[in-house]
Amino acid sequence: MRRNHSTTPRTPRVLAALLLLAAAGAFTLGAAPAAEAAPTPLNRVVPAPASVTPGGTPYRITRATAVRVDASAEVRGIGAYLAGLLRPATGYPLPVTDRGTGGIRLHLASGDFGAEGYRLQSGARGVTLTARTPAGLFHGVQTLRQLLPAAVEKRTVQRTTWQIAGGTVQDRPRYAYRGAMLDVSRHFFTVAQVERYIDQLALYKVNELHLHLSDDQGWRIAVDSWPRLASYGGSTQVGGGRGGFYTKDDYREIVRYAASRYLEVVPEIDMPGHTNAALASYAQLTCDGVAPPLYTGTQVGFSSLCVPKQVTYDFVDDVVRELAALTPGRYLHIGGDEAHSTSHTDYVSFMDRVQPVVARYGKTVIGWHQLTGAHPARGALAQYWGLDGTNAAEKAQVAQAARNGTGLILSPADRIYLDMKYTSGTRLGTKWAGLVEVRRSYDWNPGAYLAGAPASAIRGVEAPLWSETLTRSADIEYMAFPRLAGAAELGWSPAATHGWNAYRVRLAAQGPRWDALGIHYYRSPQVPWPAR
Ligand code: NGO
Repeated sequence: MRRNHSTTPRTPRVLAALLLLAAAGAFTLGAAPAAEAAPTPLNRVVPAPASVTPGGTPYRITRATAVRVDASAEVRGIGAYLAGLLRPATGYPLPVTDRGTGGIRLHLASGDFGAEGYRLQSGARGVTLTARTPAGLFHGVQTLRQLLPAAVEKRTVQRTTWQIAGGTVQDRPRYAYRGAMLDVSRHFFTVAQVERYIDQLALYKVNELHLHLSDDQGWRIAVDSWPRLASYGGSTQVGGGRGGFYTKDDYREIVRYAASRYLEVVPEIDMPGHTNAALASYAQLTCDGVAPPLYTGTQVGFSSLCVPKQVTYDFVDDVVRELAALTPGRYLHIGGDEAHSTSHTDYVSFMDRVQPVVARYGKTVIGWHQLTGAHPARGALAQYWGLDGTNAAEKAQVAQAARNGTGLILSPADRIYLDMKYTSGTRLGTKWAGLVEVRRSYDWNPGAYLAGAPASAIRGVEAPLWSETLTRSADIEYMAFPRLAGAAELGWSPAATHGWNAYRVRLAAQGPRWDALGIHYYRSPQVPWPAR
């Protein structure tokens, strides 16, 4: 008791002294080494920029740096987004202003930038991003972000220096369509989960978000004229969970958020197969007038809308009209895959009737590549999801359609289906298209992929993520990262920059960034990740 009494008062003093020492140490450590750290080389970015000219003094972001924008609401919005990204970790005020000189400047100008390109110039006095369009500036911001230390992604103040290497990046995409698909039908994902993924896609300059809104297991979008689609058809999911659906306001919010990240939403209603959730909701859509039960398994190819019935086209018209009205984007995806319960004749006549409906409501048709077995409408795009080295006849049919003017989006399943397992040990995903490690996913050329298809037919690349086995954001991330970054690079970067050995180094540099962002990713042994 006495002993305690005598020692107690001394303890806080000792502790305080120790804390002071520690704080001093931290201060010295924090100030010194980072100042010496070399800035990230201008080409250590994913997707690889089209051209990089390094040289000159780096720009250093300080407490005095301002984000200087053109006097335009949209450019100011991008400036605010950038400042919002940088403020937490730098702890700097980073005011967004249309006055002054130096600092980080976002500027629209005419020039040879294309619809999404930009130029980044960095030197002692500042960094200037120039583009013809806001989208170009936004993509430039993602490059700027990757040129800063990964710690910039943390949400608390980090003690380091924030330098951007000197020189010029001149960049523009190889393809206009750079997509990612999320299957919200097999398992439902909330608006917040979708928005989290949108932020991750934006970092890699992906500009199309394809939402797979309906399938056998769930209908996920409210349709006023057919309310049971969502209320009943959306009430479950794979494994029998509660499912869910987006109200029209939810969907508008996703569209708005995507647009703020320069992504266009491509909604998909899969037809005439993959429609059990709709058939279960409305018996009149079936040929025998008997509604099947809701389905929570993972088989495919067993359901079909009733092609000869008029009510089918009333239904399609209503759904397409309401969805088109909600969607500012150019496209409406009508599925068309795995219609194994629809005869070929019915499939062709269904597609002949449905494609004009999409056009009538002002949208361009996208369909899975089976659409090329029918009569793709003028201007329609077909999304190829086959494999290397299989089904030559089907490939020839797709190539023929491409020669006849059908544009192609490439999503080869054994390359960029993000739901394929990486190795036999991957807990999530499936392997019907094979095991797809990071290198296999990256190492192919979209421009030369489909023999007989003219290069001009290739409109872009999309990485689909099917959700039979995925229930959480962490699951989405583990399957998407790192492969999504590779798919994004195939869509953006010129073929001349392609090369696994350089790519894996650039990819490895993303690891600490994903750690800082809390992205749960697969640490593939093929990639030289820095130690954690
Ligand atoms: C296929 C099938 C989907 C599956 C997916 C799983 C297409 C276009 N249809 O891709 O229903 O979910 O594989 O990888």
